[in-house]
Amino acid sequence: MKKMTACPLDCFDACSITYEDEKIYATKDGHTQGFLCPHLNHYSSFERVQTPRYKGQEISMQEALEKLKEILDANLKSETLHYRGSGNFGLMQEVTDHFFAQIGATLTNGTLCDGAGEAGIIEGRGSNKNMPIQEIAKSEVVIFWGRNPHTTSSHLLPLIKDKTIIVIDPVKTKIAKSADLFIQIKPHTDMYLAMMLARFLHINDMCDNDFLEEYGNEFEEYYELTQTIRIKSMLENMSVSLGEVGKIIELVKDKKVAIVCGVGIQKYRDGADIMRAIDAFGAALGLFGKEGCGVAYLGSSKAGVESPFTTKAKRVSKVDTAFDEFKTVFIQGANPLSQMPDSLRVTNAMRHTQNVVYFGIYENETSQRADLVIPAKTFLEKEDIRTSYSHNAMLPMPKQSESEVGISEYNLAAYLCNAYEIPIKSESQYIEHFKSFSTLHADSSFRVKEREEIPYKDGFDTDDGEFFFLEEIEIDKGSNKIVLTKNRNKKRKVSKDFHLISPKSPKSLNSQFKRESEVFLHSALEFREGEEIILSSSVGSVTLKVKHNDDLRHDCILIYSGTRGVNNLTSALHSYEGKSAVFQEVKVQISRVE
Ligand SMILES: Nc1nc2c(c(=O)[nH]1)N[C@H]1C(S)=C(S)[C@@H](COP(=O)(O)OP(=O)(O)OC[C@H]3O[C@@H](n4cnc5c(=O)[nH]c(N)nc54)[C@H](O)[C@@H]3O)O[C@H]1N2
Ligand SMILES: Nc1nc2c(c(=O)[nH]1)N[C@H]1C(S)=C(S)[C@@H](COP(=O)(O)OP(=O)(O)OC[C@H]3O[C@@H](n4cnc5c(=O)[nH]c(N)nc54)[C@H](O)[C@@H]3O)O[C@H]1N2
Ligand code: SF4
Ligand SMILES: [Mo]
Repeated sequence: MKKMTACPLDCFDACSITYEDEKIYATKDGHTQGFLCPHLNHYSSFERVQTPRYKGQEISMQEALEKLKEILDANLKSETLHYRGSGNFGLMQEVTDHFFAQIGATLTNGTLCDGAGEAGIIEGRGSNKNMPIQEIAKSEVVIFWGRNPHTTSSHLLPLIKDKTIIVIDPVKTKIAKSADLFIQIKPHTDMYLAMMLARFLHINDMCDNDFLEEYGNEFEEYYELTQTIRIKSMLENMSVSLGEVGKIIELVKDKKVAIVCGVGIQKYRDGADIMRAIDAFGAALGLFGKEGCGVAYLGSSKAGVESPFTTKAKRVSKVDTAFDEFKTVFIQGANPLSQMPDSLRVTNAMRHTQNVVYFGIYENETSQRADLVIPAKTFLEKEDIRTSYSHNAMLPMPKQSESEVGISEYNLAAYLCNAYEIPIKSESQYIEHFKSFSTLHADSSFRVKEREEIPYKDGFDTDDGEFFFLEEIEIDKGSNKIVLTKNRNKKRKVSKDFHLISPKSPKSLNSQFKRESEVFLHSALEFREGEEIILSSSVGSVTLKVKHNDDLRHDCILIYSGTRGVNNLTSALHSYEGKSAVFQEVKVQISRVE
């Protein structure tokens, strides 16, 4: 019999699926439209951890749970860290926070993902209420700004087929190739482009003045700030022509516009300001509170849903976690040894942690380091429910099949709660609690009650209901020269600083599934395909094989998220606002041994 559930992965689309005869199918209705993606199409072919193990020895699940309790008993609870990643977006993942918070363990805050951009949105609008994909479908012009929809939001594509498409990205992505306008911008210069666009709107009297009068009174001051940018030199710095800026303005004129942003724009320390400048362009066009208009980003998947779990706890950042300050680290749904920035630092810190516990589905760098490995059940083998960060549906995920392998988050938390006499409700009570935040929609899907399809209809959530524009910026002019030199060690060094682009791969979901293993660069840089090169930054280095990609700028190298060693290069600094990782803040040098 066909049963409905949903894909559990960290992905904009949060597809609904059916399960029949041990096979996963896409549902035909809603945005899923009958297709999934490689991750779910091949879900059963990825090998998983079958058996728990302690110090390399296989043990039973009962022994693993007892071992976990023994480890927790042996140390002060304040010396225990619960580090949870985004391997599964089911709301029941948080049930373990409930246990760890209650015993007085430390939890995490900060993010490896979207925090800088979110901080910028909140500063401007007072909240982060997202434009759902169903509204993007009603627009006439879509600007993909640092978002790669063929890879990360493929279910948006059928909804935007006949629209005017503008793409702003340093990489000529698939959508860029068919776009009406593609701007191959220099990385980390988007804030200036956004400011210039607002300035030209004003000059051409194309601002939505009624909107600004009501909700953006400070726009004149912001316009003055945009005038501090010297147009000619900044165009050169961004590698954007005046004609291209003019073309954007022409294409958006009097149209319903959706600016669809991704995390690409904000993997920098000033990511919040960049997002805020893009939002300001949206405000100048009056895109908020209107059908088919808006600025889409990653909303909070938990918006409009209250947690039933106790989560009040001491917290440390996920970006530069001092694992060595804890005796026990319990890692769930995450692969920090690959996905956190500054991998060498993480490896060294975790070397000094007495007990590393890994609770996950797949083998990876972190499971290899762990003392105790506990396999988790897949989403098909446990009860759950999920929400999305890009649409408003709430999708029940009832158990589809039985399996001998692994344990669910609920059962693990229940075991520990019982052992420590901590109250915990039944699994179905928690699922019902989550469901109570949804309501049946006309199209027979459940949607989160409190989320608006068109947010900011009655103004912004700032103190005075108005958009709060950026008030100051720092101008980074940057410099780039390409020189090929031969140094004395016969190390041929391309003495140039390359921008690191570290985006998402179509084959993997961060470090899950089929992971990439190469560095991509433009063939004009004269490295041979297949040759190994050493990439170094001020943080560390990694050796990878070259693959050509002429969709890249000459001043960029691309290493996908999930590639082993990519985060040797990246810095564990935080964004100025939003406590976020900044994976693209570093510059990379290339060398090779002849
Ligand atoms: N297949 C697949 N899907 C995924 C994921 C995955 O790993 N694989 N990961 C999921 C997760 S965790 C997230 S957060 C989302 C993220 O989804 P996206 O936001 O789409 O993710 P990215 O690929 O990191 O970045 C998007 C684009 O930003 C561009 N970019 C990089 N630097 C700049 C810049 O300075 N300026 C501009 N304008 N663009 C820039 C990149 O070239 C890339 O095309 O995807 C989710 N979906
Ligand atoms: N260089 C670079 N680094 C990046 C990024 C980048 O773009 N470039 N992106 C960053 C971003 S946006 C993100 S969100 C992070 C993601 O980083 P992580 O949160 O570490 O995510 P994954 O790499 O997907 O690893 C998730 C692990 O969760 C486990 N898992 C999956 N399902 C379940 C389950 O149901 N239960 C349990 N217990 N475990 C499960 C799997 O074993 C998997 O290995 O990476 C960040 N790191
Ligand atoms: S597109 Fe995203 S939500 Fe849909 S099946 Fe693939 S990973 Fe899951
Ligand atoms: Mo992410």
